[in-house]
Amino acid sequence: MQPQLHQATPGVVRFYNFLPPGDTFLADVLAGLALPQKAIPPKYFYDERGCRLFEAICELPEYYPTRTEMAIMRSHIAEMAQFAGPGAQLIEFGSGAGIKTRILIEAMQPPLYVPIEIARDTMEAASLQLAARFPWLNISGLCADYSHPFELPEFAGVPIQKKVVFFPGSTIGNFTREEALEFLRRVRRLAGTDGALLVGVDLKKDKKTLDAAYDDARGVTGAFNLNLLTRINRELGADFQVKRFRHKAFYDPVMGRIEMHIESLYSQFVHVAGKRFNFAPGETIHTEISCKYSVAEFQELGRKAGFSPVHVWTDPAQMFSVHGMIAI
Ligand code: AVI
Repeated sequence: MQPQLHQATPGVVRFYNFLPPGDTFLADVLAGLALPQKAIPPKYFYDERGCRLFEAICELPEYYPTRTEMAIMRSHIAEMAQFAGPGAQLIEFGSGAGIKTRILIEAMQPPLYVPIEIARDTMEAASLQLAARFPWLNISGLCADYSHPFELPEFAGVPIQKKVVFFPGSTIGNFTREEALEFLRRVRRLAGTDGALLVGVDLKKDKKTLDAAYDDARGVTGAFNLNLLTRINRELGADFQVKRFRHKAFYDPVMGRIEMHIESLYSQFVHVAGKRFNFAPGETIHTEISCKYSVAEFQELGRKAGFSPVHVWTDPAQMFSVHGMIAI
């Protein structure tokens, strides 16, 4: 299929909707609750309150990834911009009004910035903040679910040397390893022959640190996880009694990943869109995984997807990594 051609104009912000029509939330919840291990995809965490709670998580003393990645970027931003090169179209998965995106844009000065994000309001607000900060920047935001394949449009009107994909925050960890490989292969196709990738990846470490990062003392991560039930009640007319469930998160060192669940405290049943779902005490809804990688493991994944690892930047305590890879 020919990619669509969209006009891009310096200093202008445009948004495009690439979401399929129809209500996938209801279908995904009904299908997920009917599984033997109940499961709901983590992309549904991010309603307005979910986004706010995630921001609060990023500030928690136990949740080291955000501040560590930020420190790595601050220390190596000149090298990162040099790696990205001049005149590159910057494509970001996830919505970036954060400092990471700002310092990368400042250092790289890309002629075109393309954020890709499922939550339209978040993306629009983030893009407008960036537009105010960088009035010369051309922003073409895509509202899309990047956990599924979609065709990136071509943009006319801005000369581009190459494409650089930025995927910070270790969001790649929220895919299984097979999904991550599949995703990186799509990124490789999208970036093209001269393309490059800058990706933030959380590193494997001791269980105590990881357990605390996903089950913090103040219960913010718990509120973030349980907010999914509140959202289902509000948007899908369900009758979850949120107090009858609890947050459960733990690091599985064999799988090398965090698992997050919502656990039923009692024997109970719940209705969603007229359908009844039974819960045994201790039964869980699996809501998220967060895979952790060694540097070598992630580089191998990149190679399998058609990238050549060129740089890896880490912090002195080896908590987090930012990889620079080029398409081969
Ligand atoms: C968005 N993502 C990278 C976060 C993570 O660390 O996996 C989501 C999160 N879930 C609980 N805390 C943070």
